[in-house]
Amino acid sequence: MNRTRSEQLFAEALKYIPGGVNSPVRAFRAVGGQPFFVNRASGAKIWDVDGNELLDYVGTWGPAILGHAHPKIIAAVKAAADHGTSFGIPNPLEVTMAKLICERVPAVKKIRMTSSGTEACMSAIRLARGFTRRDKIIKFDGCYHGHADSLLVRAGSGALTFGNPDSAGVPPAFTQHTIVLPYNDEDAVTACFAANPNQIAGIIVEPVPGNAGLYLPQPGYLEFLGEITRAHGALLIFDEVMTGFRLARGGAQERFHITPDLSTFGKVIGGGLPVGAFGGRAEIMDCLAPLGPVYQAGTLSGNPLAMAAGLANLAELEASDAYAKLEKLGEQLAAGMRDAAKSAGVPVQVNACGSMFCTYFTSAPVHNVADAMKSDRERFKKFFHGMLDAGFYFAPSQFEAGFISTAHAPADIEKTVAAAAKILRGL
Ligand code: KE4
Repeated sequence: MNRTRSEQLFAEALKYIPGGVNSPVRAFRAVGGQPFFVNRASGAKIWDVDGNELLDYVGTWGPAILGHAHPKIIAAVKAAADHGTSFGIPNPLEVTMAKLICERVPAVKKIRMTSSGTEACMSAIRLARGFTRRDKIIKFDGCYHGHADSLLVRAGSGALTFGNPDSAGVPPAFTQHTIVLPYNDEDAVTACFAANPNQIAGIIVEPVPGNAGLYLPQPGYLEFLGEITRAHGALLIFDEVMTGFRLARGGAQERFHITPDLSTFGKVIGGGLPVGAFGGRAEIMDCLAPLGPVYQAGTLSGNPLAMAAGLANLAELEASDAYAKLEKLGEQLAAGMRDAAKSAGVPVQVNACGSMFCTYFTSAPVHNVADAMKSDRERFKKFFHGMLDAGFYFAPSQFEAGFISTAHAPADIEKTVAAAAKILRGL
């Protein structure tokens, strides 16, 4: 596949942008080779700057749930842009968006917009600490909630481990109140609350972790997290930046029938424009400035273009049979990949939930990040590049989720599975 222009652009980018990218995962460091550059996308397809057409299973990491450049989103953004791009003054679309989310997600009685998922998660944690007047936060290894200092931690040895910074530039003092536990392990959470009485402000969790590939909550696990936080006066924060409005009309909390105290959102609610949001119980949200003592702010929070794009995305999801279609496409891809791997005799675990999926190259089931780490990354690399050369763009890391959109057709899935079968046979 000719990628001359991408190579020229990457060489140029390296002169001015660290690693040549504005977000590390785009750099292909986990799969080798160089990233390609895209300047056009439509529906389920992207075209790189050399004109190569690819079927896209990343969907800009989630926002493109209707596919790229959906006519209704483009029209909404153009119409909004004609009236200005930012006011720094309340605009009507912010009210429409807030009302819509509160109507769609019963656990959210009030909501605050931000410009990224990182901001949303960082703010939700500050709010949980301010509301409970407690400092400690539990997160789970393998779960990613953006790059705020206190969240860039992973478990050290042992279960009741205080996090050690996972990035240079984060002083240990900034992560000393972050406890990292294994996901899907109820005993670890029970022991942690016992060891830290009245000190834990809350648990933040991806209800379906999609940042170490994809794995699912064990039956009863999310219910357990709700029960134990309530029992100890802590808050349950669902990070639905990736799952929100994707895994169901009301997100993972609707799919799994859980009522978290706070929820964070992003991606889909911005329709591809910069957005994040956090919301939940009114008495908690009312602790936020200007009403309460927890400060949080953002120049572009509730930006009219992002609101217009997000509202168009959410309206179209509501108006169409999107969720039924996404479920069927997700099932078709997962079943096809499993059959292809079995026929090729390659040990693969295909984890899927609705339109999110991950293909791990391992024979053992994957229920947490420790299981995911057993995946054969060399095989994944070969699979990734084989699929890319065949015209299918999967997430450029074993530890990322894939995303299907309503713009994907059953025939696209069939072609994808056929290509995968051929490549798997050669692994
Ligand atoms: P952003 O700050 O990237 O908008 O959102 C952070 C975030 C928070 N919570 C969850 C569950 C997320 O998945 C994310 C961001 N997801 C990654 C994909 N693994 C974004 C891709 C990137 O970092 O370039």
